[in-house]
Amino acid sequence: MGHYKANLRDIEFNLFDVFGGAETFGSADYPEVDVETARDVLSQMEKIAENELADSFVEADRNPPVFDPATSTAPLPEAFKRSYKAFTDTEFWRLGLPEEMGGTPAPPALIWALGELVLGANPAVWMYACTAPFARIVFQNGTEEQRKIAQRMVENGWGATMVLTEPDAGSDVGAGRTKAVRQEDGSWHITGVKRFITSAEHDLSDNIIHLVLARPEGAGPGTKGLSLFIVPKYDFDWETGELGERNGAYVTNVEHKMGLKVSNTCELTFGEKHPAKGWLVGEVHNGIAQMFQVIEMARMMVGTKAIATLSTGYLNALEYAKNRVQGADLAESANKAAPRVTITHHADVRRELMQQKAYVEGMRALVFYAASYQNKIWAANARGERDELSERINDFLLPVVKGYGSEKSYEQLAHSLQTLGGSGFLQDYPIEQYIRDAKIDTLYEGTTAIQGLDFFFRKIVKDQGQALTAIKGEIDKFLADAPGGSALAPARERLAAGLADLEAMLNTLFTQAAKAMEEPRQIHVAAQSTSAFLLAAGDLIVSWLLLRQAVIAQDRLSAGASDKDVPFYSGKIAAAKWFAGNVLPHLAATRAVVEATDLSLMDLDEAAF
Ligand code: ST9
Ligand code: FAD
Repeated sequence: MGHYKANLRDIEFNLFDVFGGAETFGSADYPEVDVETARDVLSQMEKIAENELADSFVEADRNPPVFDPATSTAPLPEAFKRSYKAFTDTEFWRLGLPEEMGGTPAPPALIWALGELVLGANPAVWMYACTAPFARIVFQNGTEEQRKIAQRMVENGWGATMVLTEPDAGSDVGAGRTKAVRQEDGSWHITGVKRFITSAEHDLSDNIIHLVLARPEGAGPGTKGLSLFIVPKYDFDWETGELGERNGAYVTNVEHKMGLKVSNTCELTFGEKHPAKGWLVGEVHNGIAQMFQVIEMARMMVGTKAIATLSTGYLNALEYAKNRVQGADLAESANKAAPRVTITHHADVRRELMQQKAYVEGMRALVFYAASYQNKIWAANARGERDELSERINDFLLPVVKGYGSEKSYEQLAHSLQTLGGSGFLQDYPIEQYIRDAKIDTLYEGTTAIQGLDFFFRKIVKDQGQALTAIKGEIDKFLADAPGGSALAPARERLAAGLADLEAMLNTLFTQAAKAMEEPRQIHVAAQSTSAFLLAAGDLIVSWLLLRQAVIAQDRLSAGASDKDVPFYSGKIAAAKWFAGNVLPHLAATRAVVEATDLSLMDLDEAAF
């Protein structure tokens, strides 16, 4: 058995008991994937994840790819390639692709469930294997002719990348200087240097399709002046996929990183050796909006990756704690001959384990809660319609999944390591690698600061509170219905108090932001608190979702659950109570900080730092 410990029981609880089950699986929207089929797919994936995918996790970290500047190549370790093949051979990556592209329509929730298993076992496998979602975006946005590119990508399993970042354009994508010049044949020549591009070079496929943001000659500044181009590594026949000449997009460096080392992070130079030819997606200049279709999936992926890593971190810590004998029960401290106990008998270890369990199970619910809206969005799109409220709610939840999910997973992984004592610091156990591999999740796809700004200014203010009102309505209804009776009453009271704290924070932020209309600098008062507000909102939503799970668990226990299920349901109730009682009270302190924030930090001379 490798490092990876899946939690399929909890994934299935979310998919089939908490968020819909048969309402989605096997419904008129998703007739081909019923509950039984989904369970079968997941149990197959669980085995492959724990074995073939997990097998190369350590080896590829200790022996990462090496860049050869002479050939611009960075081949991947053979062991990793075997893991990659084990995943692609399942053909599950086709789930969710439209039938006309060789796929099977499936609810996004199932794709994220598979995603959790793969991302937890070997995250780079999933990242290299993202052909299908990229092809879908080309298909949806491309011209009739460009749809053939999408078909060739899927048929040949070509790699794909998203290419935004430049040395001087990280968070500020609109500062990008990569240029595009139209050619007489309708193609474009791209020149410039992009950096930190994931999967821009590898030897898993014979071609790579780069989706590149570049500024056409004469276009305006900022993100709105950027257009999206399809730039292949090798030119190819769009009808047959036969490869032609090498295109002028070359990897000129591969970064040396703290973690996630087998995922090649590349400097990509366009048009230096010879022209880098590209095609304007859809023949329209709408680059940033098109690229955000990729970014939205990628932000969901990053949150899921972080949470998947915490899940296996917690389960490794739990296994260790159940076996590690150290010290006597504190209640017997007077008796020096008292029997030694496993560390699960110590109050602080129990507190630490419950904290990890509650966060990870709450955040897994958050992923599937967002995915439940994606199920509706995809179903509406397949009918040629739009479900605008679900789109707004999903947009609202993405910075929570990504920003909160990555911050809390990284923070809690430190507790997973702590549970192992000094052994956690060793490479004999996987947790130090989990921590190194998960740190990137708070950074790429928009740092936490960017997620906080996005959450408040775009997903609440610009949305005029529509998504927020819908979710708050659901929480208000939950509180009014008071499910779970007296057993969950104290936790529901904490939830109500937390909600009041969050609303107060939001009103303060509105007031602070409104002052900026008269004095623009005042915006810095609100902006000091947007990250804290995002994290507080995450805690509140997670607590509510844990309570929803606890209500179901309570019902199942009352109805007479099997012996095997009793610990699972009891754990659900305990986690919900623990989180409400131990995490939500901190929102009052955050509220006090937000309310007391002023401009003094911004007035401070930089020399005083
Ligand atoms: C990166 C990649 O880091 C790392 C991992 C790679 C993994 C590879 C593969 C992953 C594939 C995933 C597949 C998963 C599987 C699929 C399963 C499917 C179920 N939402 O506010 P403004 C747009 S890549 C939507 O004025 P500024 C919008 O069009 C690098 N759209 O922005 C808007 O116009 P309008 C990642 C949004 O001040 C326009 O932008 N880099 C959103 O000009 C302008 O908006 C980053 O993420 C949104 N939330 O620019 C950069 N926001 O308003 C981070 C904006 O008219 N920086 N738009 O609608 C930012 O996000 C900045 O806020 C900024 C600011 C660049 C947007
Ligand atoms: P900066 O933008 O310079 O940020 C530095 C610090 O300032 C951060 O703490 C940030 O939060 C803060 N900050 C910056 N601006 C603001 C602001 N307006 N308000 C408040 N705080 C702010 N990019 C791609 O295009 N494609 C990829 O495939 C890709 N993969 C990556 C893989 C790895 C391993 C890494 C490390 C990066 C990858 N990136 C990729 C780039 C990644 O998206 C950027 O690193 C990220 O967006 C941050 O940009 P930056 O590193 O330039 O940091």
